[in-house]
Amino acid sequence: MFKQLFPGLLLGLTLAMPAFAGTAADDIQVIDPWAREVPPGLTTSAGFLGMKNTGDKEHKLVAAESANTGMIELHTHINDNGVMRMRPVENIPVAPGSTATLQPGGLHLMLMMIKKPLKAGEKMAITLVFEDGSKKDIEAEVRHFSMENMKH
Ligand SMILES: [Cu+2]
Repeated sequence: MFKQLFPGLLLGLTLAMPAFAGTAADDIQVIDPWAREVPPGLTTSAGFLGMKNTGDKEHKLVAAESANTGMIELHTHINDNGVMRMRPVENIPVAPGSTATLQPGGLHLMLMMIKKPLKAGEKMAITLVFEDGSKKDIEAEVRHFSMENMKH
């Protein structure tokens, strides 16, 4: 009885596969999202995370939004004659099977016009927006950060 049922079941699953093709939000696995603590009065900070693409095609982070910011830009750092400067980027691509890492000194989410001060230990809700319009809600842990932390 199994022998008769099984081929039909497998065929059914195979045909159904395209309907389950993952969106970018399904394929991207977010690793350790966090945001830098800023003292009251400062309204600009940065958010960091890893994005692992578990799918089989390239995905791109194209935007991010949060109720606690007026605006979030995607930024990178460039070395301009020995001076590190931030520059907006249009998107952050993640090749299939690889991980894009947003970290201090490199790619980051530029959190602008922050409405409520970011205190270490608190969580900040951020929504990531991908190239296919799919969105992923994440909770970035607010952490105290100084260059000294970087050495660890
Ligand atoms: Cu920046």
